[in-house]
This record gives sequence, C-alpha cells and structure tokens, in this order.
Amino acid sequence: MTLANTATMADNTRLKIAVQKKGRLTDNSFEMLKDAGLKFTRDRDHLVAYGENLPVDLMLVRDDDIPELVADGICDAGILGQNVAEEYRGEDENPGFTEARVLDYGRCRLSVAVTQDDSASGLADLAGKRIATTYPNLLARTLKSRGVEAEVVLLKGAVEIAPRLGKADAICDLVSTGNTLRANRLRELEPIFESAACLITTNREIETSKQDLLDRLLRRIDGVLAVNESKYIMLHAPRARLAEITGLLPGAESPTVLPLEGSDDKVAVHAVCRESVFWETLENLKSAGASAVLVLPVEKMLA
Ligand code: PRT
Ligand code: ZN
Repeated sequence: MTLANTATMADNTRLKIAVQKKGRLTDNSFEMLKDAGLKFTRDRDHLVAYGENLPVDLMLVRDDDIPELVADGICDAGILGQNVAEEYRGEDENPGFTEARVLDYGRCRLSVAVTQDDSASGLADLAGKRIATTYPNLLARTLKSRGVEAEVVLLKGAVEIAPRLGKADAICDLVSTGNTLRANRLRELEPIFESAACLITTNREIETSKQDLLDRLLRRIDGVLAVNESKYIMLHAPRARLAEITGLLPGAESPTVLPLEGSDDKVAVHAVCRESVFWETLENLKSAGASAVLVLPVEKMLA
C-alpha cells in the first residue's frame, strides 16, 4: 500500500464496505456499485478498492469473513450471499448486523439431496441418517424446526462426493442449475433456504456523516434495483380499448395518455413498467389492439 492509501484506510470518516475478493459475487457487486455512481481504483495488492468520487472504500475479502467484519464494525457494510449471512447468524437473534437490502444477483438455494436410488420423499425420511454440509447451522436450524433428528456431518468442501465416499447418506449444499447434483448422481429432495446476494450493515453506531453517506448509497441502490427491473413502454392504443390495454402493462403506475395528431380514435400510451416485460405481454397487447409497441431500457431512477 502507498502511504497515501494507508492513510485513507485509517481514515475513519470513510465508509468501508466488505466485498468478496474473487468469486461468484465479485463482478456483480462491483457492477452494482458502479451503477450506483461509485468509481474505484484497485490497490496494487488488491486488498482494497479506493473510492475516487465519494469517501467509500471496498475491503476485498473472502465471503466467509464478511459477517464478522461487519458485526465487529471493522467494515460498516458488506455484500455477501444471504446463505453466508444466515449461516453466521445461526440461532442468534442479533448477529451484529442487519440485512439492509436483498440484491438481484447471486440467486441459489440450499437444498438437501439424496442419491438417485434413495427412496426418501422428504426431509422427514432422513431421520437417523447422516447429512453432509458446509452449512451446519442452517441445516440444524431446519432439522430442528421440522422435528427431524438426523446427524449433521460438517465438511469443508466437496460435499457432493460425500455419499460416494460413504461419509454421509445425504448432502445439503447450494444448487443453482442442478448440474452438479446430476453429475454426482444425486437427486434434489427439498430446498431449505432460498438465497440471493444481500447488503448487510453493522449494528454498531457509526458517525453521522458516514451514516448519511450509507443512507444515500442505499437510496441509489434502490434506484439501481428498480432500473434493472423496469422498462419504459410506448404504444398506440385504440381509445375504446384503453382500459384493457393499460391493465395489461405489468407493474405500471398511472400511464401517460397523449393525443395522436390526425387520429381521433387512437392515443399514445407511455408507461414505466416495474416488472419484467415478456414477449407474451407484447403479444397480449397486440391482441388487444395496441400497435407501434416500443420497449426501452430505463437508464436511471430516483424515487
Ligand atoms: O473464496 P470465497 O470463500 O470468497 O468464495 P466461495 O468459494 O466460498 O464462494 P463462491 O464464490 O463459490 O460463491 C459465493 C456466493 O455465490 C455463495 O455464497 C452463494 O451465495 C452464491 N452462489 C450462487 C453460489 C452458487 N450460486 C452456486 N451454484 N455459490 C456456490 N454455488 C456452487 C455450489 O456450492 C455447488 O458446488 O455451485 C455448485 C452448484 O451449482 P449448479 O449450477 O451445478 O447447481
Ligand atoms: Zn467462502
């Protein structure tokens, strides 16, 4: 680190956010913060990314370290999978941080899976069996709440090969496409936790200027999330079918209706749709008499 950078890190007025250094959440997290208007330079040793245009620095760490860094107040906030945050929480009502925002990437589920020839049809059938996982707290919490007495076998990794090695009868691991399970001749039995990336904030008191900055950043993140979901739709509609057509617009707030020059029976409709616009929506709009349908991306949004 350069002297100037060391001074910056020690500067307690700068907001510090822990982000996964290298992994599945890294690129999306940087992208999201960039969309929220932050610019960073990465330090040569890649442990810190320094905010150029706002006093916000990113500490680049392993995702497993993020809950503790935030709970201890070493970082004011952190971005990680809900699975990692909840595993750290375990049964603790106050783990020292708060989930401030759920983000729109890093989606996966923590699932219990059995071998393909296993006849189990639900978690209850695993009573008395051994389940291998790297998520002992989340698994134990679920087993307890469902009243299933099974043995939790803690592994550090390569959970999917545990049944083949005779170390367990079932596994509990993250699934996204299901390809890893299939490749290991396992069958998904039950998802026990749905996860996405999230932003957590420390429960320790932070000074007012940093809190203001954090609040501002959260508002911008809300804008980024809203933009990612939103589309701007423009179309022409027969005046007689206006109500039907505006009713088909997904998540639209009161659309703007404008007259069309030289046409008494048609109007132009402009609306921001806050939900995904699928081809089916466009086909339904067309069947209801809409024409000249245009769907545009939204660049920025501030509530
Ligand atoms: O080095 P570091 O400790 O920081 O990273 P890591 O290796 O612990 O985590 P990483 O980068 O693999 O994942 C970070 C986060 O991404 C996780 O905590 C989840 O919140 C999220 N995520 C989303 C996933 C997946 N999808 C995922 N599919 N994390 C892991 N997987 C793995 C899963 O463990 C299994 O091995 O992918 C495999 C299953 O994928 P499918 O597509 O074959 O089902
Ligand atoms: Zn990790």
